[in-house]
Amino acid sequence: EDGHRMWLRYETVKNIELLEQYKSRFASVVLNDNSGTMSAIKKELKIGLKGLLSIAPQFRRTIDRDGAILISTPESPALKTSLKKVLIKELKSVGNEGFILQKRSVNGYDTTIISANTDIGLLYGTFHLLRLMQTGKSLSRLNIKEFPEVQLRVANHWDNIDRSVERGYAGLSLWDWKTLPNYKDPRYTDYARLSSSVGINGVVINNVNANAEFITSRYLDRIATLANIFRPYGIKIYLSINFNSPQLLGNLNTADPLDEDVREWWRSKVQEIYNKIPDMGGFLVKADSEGQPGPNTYGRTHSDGANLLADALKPHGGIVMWRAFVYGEKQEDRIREAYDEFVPLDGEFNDNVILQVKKGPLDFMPMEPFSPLFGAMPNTNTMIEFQVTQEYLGNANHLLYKGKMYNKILMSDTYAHGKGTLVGDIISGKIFKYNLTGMAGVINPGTARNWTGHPFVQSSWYAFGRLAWNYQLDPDKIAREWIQMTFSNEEKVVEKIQKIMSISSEAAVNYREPLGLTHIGTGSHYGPAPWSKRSQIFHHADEVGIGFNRSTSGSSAVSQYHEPLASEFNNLSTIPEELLLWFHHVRWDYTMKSGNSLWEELVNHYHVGVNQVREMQELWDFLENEIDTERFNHVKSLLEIQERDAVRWRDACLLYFQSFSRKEIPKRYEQPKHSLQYYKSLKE
Ligand code: BDP
Repeated sequence: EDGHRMWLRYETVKNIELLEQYKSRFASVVLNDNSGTMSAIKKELKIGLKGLLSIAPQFRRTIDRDGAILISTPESPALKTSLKKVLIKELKSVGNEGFILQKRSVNGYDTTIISANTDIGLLYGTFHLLRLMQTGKSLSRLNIKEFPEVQLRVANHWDNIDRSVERGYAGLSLWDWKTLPNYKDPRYTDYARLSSSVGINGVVINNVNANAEFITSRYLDRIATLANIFRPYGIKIYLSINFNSPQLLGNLNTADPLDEDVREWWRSKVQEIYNKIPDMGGFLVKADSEGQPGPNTYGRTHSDGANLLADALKPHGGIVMWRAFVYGEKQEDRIREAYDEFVPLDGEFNDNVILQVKKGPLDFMPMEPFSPLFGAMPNTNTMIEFQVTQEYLGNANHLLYKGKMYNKILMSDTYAHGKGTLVGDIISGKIFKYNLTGMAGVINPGTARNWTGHPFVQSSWYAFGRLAWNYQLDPDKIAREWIQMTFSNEEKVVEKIQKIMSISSEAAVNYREPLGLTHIGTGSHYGPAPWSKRSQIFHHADEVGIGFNRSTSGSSAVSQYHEPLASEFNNLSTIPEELLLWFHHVRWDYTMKSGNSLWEELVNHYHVGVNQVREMQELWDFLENEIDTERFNHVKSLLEIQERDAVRWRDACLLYFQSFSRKEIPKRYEQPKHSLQYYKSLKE
């Protein structure tokens, strides 16, 4: 048991009553195996039922007994006209990817129906039914209608040609360019199954810091092979492109988006790509950001750059996901920049462009407010980008469930159209009628046996997929599902792990960057380094206090938010304390809501964070004989590392900030284990 099967573990149902019920529901399976997707459904049912129920599904052409499962679009010859009509009507509201799951009498037989407008919808319905059994739900009264809230549910891989993975931490890239296209590693199919099971329908296979080689014929043939494997699972391939490709590959002396030769170069390159991958999804572009080339070099705007590619992709149905992750030396407060650059361009982007905006205005920090671009671009399709991989959160060493963090952002009120305009409502196109909507997640699977390094990174991947399908899902319920599918259905196990996951995100912020502190890590983003030049730019600690003044008396980043949020953030008495130091430079002796001074409160948060990790360790220890030894030991060891690191963050930060506050760490708290000098000497 090494975590390789992830959430598609399909362990035998232990509850005898449920086992009998499920078996009786699966007396036969009626489907028409006439497409790659229908074959994928068959294959998944074989794997799933063998695991869950120890049976081989009986595939039939017609319904001739009670307990049949009918998996079919309304066109099926197995259906009578009257039922066809009913299904067509019910499926009107589920679109191309949704499905219904119902119990009905068909030809007088008691039947479970999965129906959808497309085969992909049927596949999603099948995964849903399997999930119900994996999580011990009764199938006796089914009446479910599901459809995704956003169109593009895209995994972003930061994978390089040499198979290194930027911020990956889980081995080499999954894509083995040296053996493709000949060898089709079974992992490619498993990857597609896992993705599709949570509704992910796109994959950007290469790093946003893009090597232009990926769009040369050498790689395109290999990528086409991956596309063929993913297609039956409803997953499209997207490519990160290098904006300078016309120069790098085409020998042009410019990549100016308005130059006719450049435009022609992209048209023919895109044609070449579509000749090999007829349903390629489109491009993801990181331009004029962290050294990546872009339209600014030629005095052109982001919209000029995006539209150049959008024009070339349009005839093929492709889209451009243009990232808004830009910052530079232009202004002192880098978090302002994306908003300042993109808002004036609202309405300038073609309709097959979607702006891909990181969840927060800075990066993937443990705690940030939502990016003010959500709610500020009424005329530009806008999607959100989350990070699953734990770049700033302990890499693959720390246990963290990010579902609650994603939920917090998605449920944030932007007030763009008055109270109750949630970030989730905006990115699902409910507010501004976007014609493209989406959610991206930077994931890290690699050649590690368990795909993600730390087994719990899987849970954030799972949550990303589920929330991309429906941003309103409760993150605790998602966690529960994941535990049941990945570890066990035993209530005491579920309860303990759920508690751990629930504490984990709070702990991660507390022992690292509480009260709105941010970017105080080392260059590798793993350990603490509040003394570094870069960190100082973000925490502004001095003898008076700590925090970045982004109020109207400072950089005024608060004014990028809609009222009444701007005023709420601007005012010390109304700002949520978890964002206090993000927006304000606050005196060390400032009185917090608890009655503590800011210094005491900071000390307390750091200590609470460490204690929460210790609590996670204790909870985990309860599981010793309840789950498999391999994963128990693995996570136990990793929690030891996490405890060590949490102490390091706490002590390093407090000792360093203490050199400004000149206040004691009250005696009731555990005192630092080492000197500040010692912590400074730790480089990683
Ligand atoms: C930063 C990462 C860097 C990425 C960049 C991005 O440190 O590796 O290339 O984000 O998202 O957080 O483009």
